[in-house]
Amino acid sequence: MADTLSLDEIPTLTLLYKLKKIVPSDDKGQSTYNASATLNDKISVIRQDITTLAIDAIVNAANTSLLGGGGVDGAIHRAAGPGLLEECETLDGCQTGSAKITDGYELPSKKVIHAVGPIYWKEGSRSAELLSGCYRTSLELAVENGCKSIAFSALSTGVYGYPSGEASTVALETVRKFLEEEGKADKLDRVIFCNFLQKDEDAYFKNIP
Ligand code: AR6
Repeated sequence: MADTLSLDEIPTLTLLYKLKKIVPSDDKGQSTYNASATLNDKISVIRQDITTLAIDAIVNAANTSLLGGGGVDGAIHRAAGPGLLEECETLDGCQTGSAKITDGYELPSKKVIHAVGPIYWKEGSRSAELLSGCYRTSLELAVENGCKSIAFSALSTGVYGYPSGEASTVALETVRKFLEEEGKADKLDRVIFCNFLQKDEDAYFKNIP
């Protein structure tokens, strides 16, 4: 198995700004929010194989069957081993825009949250609402299950065709809104946007307030 990465090894936005690895941008991309120092301590943007993260929960980009597939879904099932599929088989699938939680089995992550993002060209104008639903439900499941660290793969931005920039705006705004609700920020230590491709990481850094 590839080397694992623990929470301590994943830099927050605050640290990246301090080390000047990223600089506050004049061009705020598509963001409608201002930066928040408190939230910058809780957010990370990385480019990494999500199956290597030794944290509380990772979010899989699944399909409605929840029975595995290609992309990040395939990578997660391969790394977790057959126990994951066995548990998924008991879940009776999942609706687009929602998510379900399982154990992590042989993964270094304790839990896997399986979110079903929209197929961009199929859902059209409903895509943003459905993608936002995936992020929100995943955060709720994390909190309900005592997971204090959660890493999202870039849901729907692979074979489901969601453009990276638009998807990162929905993800960032949904997470921000959730963390600003009363008591929610205390329940989560870290929310990690875990990208695989440079284009997706670039989209996050462009759209982060
Ligand atoms: N770690 C992190 N991110 C990854 C990894 C990895 N190991 N591998 C790929 N990605 P996709 P979707 C990124 O296609 O668009 C599956 O067959 C990838 O670069 O995996 O939501 C499911 O079963 C991209 O940015 O998911 C569904 O049928 C992101 O993960 C369908 O694909 C999501 O790409 C879901 O499509």
